[in-house]
Amino acid sequence: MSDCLFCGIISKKITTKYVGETSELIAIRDVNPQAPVHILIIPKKHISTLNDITKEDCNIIGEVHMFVKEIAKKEGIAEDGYRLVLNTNRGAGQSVFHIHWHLLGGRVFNWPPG
Ligand code: DGP
Repeated sequence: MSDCLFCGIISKKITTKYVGETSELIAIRDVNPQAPVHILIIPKKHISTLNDITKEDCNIIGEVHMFVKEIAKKEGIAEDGYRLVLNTNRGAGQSVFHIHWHLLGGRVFNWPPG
């Protein structure tokens, strides 16, 4: 999608700090980190929100979790713990309308979230 920030990052028209990549996903450092480790996992396919996924996207969703597990280990947060967040629509804090997961770690998190 031409006016989508994350599509611009995926196509490398916009530079950022890359963490890793698979055939379906990229992982980048969040520009405004909320924890010592704050990584965004982004499908290369443009899907606006979780409300827009279809059955054919189920494979991508599964791959996100496999990728997160791998990155958490590499970042050294797998044992202490980490949080995976998917904000859907403005009421939940979504500001970029290309689906993405926040992988947060390196500190203690409270529950319930704010
Ligand atoms: P959300 O609010 O859930 O839609 O998360 C969007 C995140 O994207 C937010 O934590 C900040 C991050 N972000 C916004 N613009 C950029 C950017 O240009 N580069 C990077 N690396 N992250 C960005």
